Formats: sequence, C-alpha cells, structure tokens
Amino acid sequence: MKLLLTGFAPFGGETINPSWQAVKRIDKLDEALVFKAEIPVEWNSAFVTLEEMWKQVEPDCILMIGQAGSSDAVRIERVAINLCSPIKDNSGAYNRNKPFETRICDDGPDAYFSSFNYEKIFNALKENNIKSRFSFSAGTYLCNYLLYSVLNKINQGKSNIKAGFIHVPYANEQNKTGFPSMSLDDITKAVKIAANNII
Ligand code: PCA
Repeated sequence: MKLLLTGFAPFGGETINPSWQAVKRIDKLDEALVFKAEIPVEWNSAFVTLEEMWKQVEPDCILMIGQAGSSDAVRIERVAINLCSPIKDNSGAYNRNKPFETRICDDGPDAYFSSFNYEKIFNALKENNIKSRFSFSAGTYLCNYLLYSVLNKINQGKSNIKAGFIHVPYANEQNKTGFPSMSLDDITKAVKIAANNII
C-alpha cells in the first residue's frame, strides 16, 4: 500500500507548522510505503502541489495534516465544504483573487465526507492516550480547501482511494502563550498512529 502524507508550510507569522514537522519525521509505517509533500499555504498552488505528487506516486490513500491553532486535541475531520472565506494566503492573495466568499468548485456538491477509517484512527489514538475528537468542520481556509479538492477529484474519477484530514494543535515548541498545545513528539506520534490505521 502506498500512502501520500502531507503537511502544510508555516503561516500566520509562525516559523514552523507542526503538521509538516510531524510528517517530515515519519519515515517508516507498519504496512504502507510513505510518500511526503509539504503543501504551500497558497490558494493557487496548494492542490496543484498535492496533485503533482498524486500523479507521480499513485497512492492508495491520502492523509493530509494541518495546524488548528485553537484546538486542544487532535481533530479527525469528517467533512469538507465547498466554500472558502476571504482570508489572505501566504502570498497575500484571496481564493480566485476575490475578496469575498467563493466556492471551491462551481459545479461540485456542497460537501463531501472524508473516506478514511476515522473510527479505527480514533480508537488507536485513544488507546495511546492521545486526546482526539471528531470534527465536523475543517474551517473555510486552506485545509478545508485541500480536503475538498482531493475528495472532489476522487469522486470525479470514481476512484476508491481513501482520503482524510487531521488537524493538530500548536506544538509546545511554538511557545503560543494562552493557547493549548502538544509536544512535537506527541503530535508526530499521533500522525504516525493515524497513518498506520488509515484503512
Ligand atoms: N492550517 C490552516 C491552513 C494551513 C494549516 O496548517 C487551516 O486550518 O486551514
């Protein structure tokens, strides 16, 4: 089995993004061969970057990781919606350069559910004492955009690739006073457990 595992570049003034820091540290999985990509926090190039790896690797599953700064737990995202808020990306651009709410795909459905084995992941995280929960909104920024774009492509291609998204809290190493955080070691452990239990 081939797994494409992605994390995001830093954004919002941060110097690291724990999602990519964790992904970067994972080299070996129990049963899958892992291929990794760092995704830019840019509307124009985020999905394009993932898609290029997708073509090269031809994965059986895709697990995307992102930072959710306000979260106190690992969040297993269940839904992606066809909507982007007018939030500037790392290059200062809005989605489609429009400073108002936009769709991701004009003729796509309003939402998709993630298709990985979310219950198996949840149980495995619980067994390892990692605080986690299901989430029914991945937001309206790049993480939701990436998850929706991947699920939309899978749906259009009628492929049975499994795909899903996990948000991780800030890492302790980011020193975000007043925000919940986890150690990078625990975040890496969580991502590895999720990757090992994705199907
Ligand atoms: N988190 C943002 C985008 C990149 C990331 O790591 C989000 O939740 O949309």
